[in-house]
Amino acid sequence: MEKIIRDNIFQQAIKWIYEASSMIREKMNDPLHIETKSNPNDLVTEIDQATEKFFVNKIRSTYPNHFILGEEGFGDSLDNLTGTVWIIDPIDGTTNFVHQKSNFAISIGIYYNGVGEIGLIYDVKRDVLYHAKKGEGAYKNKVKLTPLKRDLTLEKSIIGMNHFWLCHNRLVDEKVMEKFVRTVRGTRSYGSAALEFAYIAEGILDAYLTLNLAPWDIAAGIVIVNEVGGVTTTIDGESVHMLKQSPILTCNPAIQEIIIKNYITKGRKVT
Ligand code: 2AM
Ligand code: CA
Ligand code: CA
Ligand code: CA
Repeated sequence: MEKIIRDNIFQQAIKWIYEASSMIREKMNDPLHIETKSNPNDLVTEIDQATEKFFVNKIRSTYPNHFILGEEGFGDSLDNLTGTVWIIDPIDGTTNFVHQKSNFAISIGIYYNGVGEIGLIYDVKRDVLYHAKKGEGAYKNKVKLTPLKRDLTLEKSIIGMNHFWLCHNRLVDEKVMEKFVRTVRGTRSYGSAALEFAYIAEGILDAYLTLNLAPWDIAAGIVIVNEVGGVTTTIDGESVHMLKQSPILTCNPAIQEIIIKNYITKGRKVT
């Protein structure tokens, strides 16, 4: 993507993120209309939907030839990533949004012919924007993030993962994962995939493993993590398919191989 075009899209996207976040802040303390999607704990509110609609309307009127992939379904249904595609999660961490009014983010990844060009993750409550353009580094607000340290060991790592890895699950033997959590320094679960990617980029979390994520959960995060030398694959170490859901590992490259080889592969169930 041409630099001048990318810079224009980047500036525009940031302006819309700030506009959307003021609307979210204005409405978030009113009574929320909450519905469930795939299961009783899979929530969506009218603010998730209104925020996605806001971005879709702005993008369609400003860039009519761009495509949109959004969690709440107001974008396009795409079977390929040709052209410029905005991959949008209007509120990532809806459960946190509903229950805590914090620890949620707007996540926007902008891809050109399948390549991640721009990543934007905005922590609405803390007013922190993680952003990156491919090849130009990653930033937390105005501060440039430093490359991830290469001398990290698993024993000194903090891992983002939730309890489902230690419950009986369809992917990996929980006994192997028990060994894993006993080996690492600590685990954390923040409940927003986008923010967990941002924390990997910031170097305050060293790996994030998740059982099933969709493109809008990871599109922005992949671009940001990549700019500090982090790596994102499926949990089997394969490249991520940007139009499918998959179990994901994003991490400091120093611990990628040991996680995949010594834990995931050993415990992997045939699916
Ligand atoms: P969401 O809040 O945008 O739905 C926490 O569970 C993380 O997993 C969040 O980033 C959440 O994104 C994502 N997630 C993906 N699929 C989910 C589902 N079916 N139910 C709840 N969270 C889901
Ligand atoms: Ca959701
Ligand atoms: Ca999400
Ligand atoms: Ca969402």
